[in-house]
Amino acid sequence: RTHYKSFGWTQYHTLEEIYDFLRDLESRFPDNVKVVKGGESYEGRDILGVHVSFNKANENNAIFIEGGIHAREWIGPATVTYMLNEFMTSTDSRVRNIAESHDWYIFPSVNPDGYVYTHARDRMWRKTRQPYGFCVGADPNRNWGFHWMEGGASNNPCLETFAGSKAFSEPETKSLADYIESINKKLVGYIAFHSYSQLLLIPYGHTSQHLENYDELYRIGLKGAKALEKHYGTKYTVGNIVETIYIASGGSMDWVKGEFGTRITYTYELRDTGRHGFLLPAEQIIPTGEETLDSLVTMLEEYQK
Ligand code: ING
Ligand code: ZN
Repeated sequence: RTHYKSFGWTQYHTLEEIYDFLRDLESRFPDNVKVVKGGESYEGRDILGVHVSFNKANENNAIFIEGGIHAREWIGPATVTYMLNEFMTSTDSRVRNIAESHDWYIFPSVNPDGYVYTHARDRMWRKTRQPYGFCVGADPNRNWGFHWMEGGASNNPCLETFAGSKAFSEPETKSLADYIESINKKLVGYIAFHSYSQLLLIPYGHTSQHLENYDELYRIGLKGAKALEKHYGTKYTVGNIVETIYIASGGSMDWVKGEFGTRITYTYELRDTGRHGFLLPAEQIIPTGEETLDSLVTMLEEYQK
């Protein structure tokens, strides 16, 4: 097993290395970190995450962090594990305050079959690995049961945005949705990590109509983007999914927002804007982690005010 100290953020890691990192954190911080199973994949892999808690009083002030729903977007799991490590080890007072005033449910790689496939066979794989006739996989960010197949999704299994044969046809989305449902009353936030394009997206993806607390999310999102830019000049655009990127229905964040009305909901599209795209060099993991963590901490500080 990879030792905690040798994990590091100068390279991308395999699924097993990421899962070992979670287990090592649990053994290093047994009072605060518990490895949890959020679900199971088509090929039978566990979807592992951690529940982080510094204080029982934060039980109902929990933030869910989702990474890696799209297999090839490797900077997602890398950034999520970077932030998790900072929540546990940072000595910065702002990071400590935000880390310790929330509970966290952190899942770095929620499409484990796809992630393994990008390491073993096809670096550019996006979807799950469930076969559909001659083609394989559904887009796990088009498969959730809120306004499913209402735009930006396909019924053709050979396409990248295949929404699945029905809502929650994929074991990954179904099992993770069940898990989220079981903790939904504890959640105040749901943050998903994708790449690339440098955007901070606000629900929904099936309509450009602004949701109830759009203005609040937008105002706070701008503060997050400003904090992010401060470090390396990385510029983010903030806005509704349809207005900012494209119409896309059946995403995880939209399901959480629509089903439970969770207050804080954002999807990050991390670096870059296309020079490297999904193949973001590993030297950019740490800078991406630093700037992204600052933006998240800044936004959560704003909500606390
Ligand atoms: N982008 C996201 C996608 O699933 C998105 C954008 C986010 C759509 C949230 C819907 C909901 O297409 C990437 N790069 O995958
Ligand atoms: Zn994505």
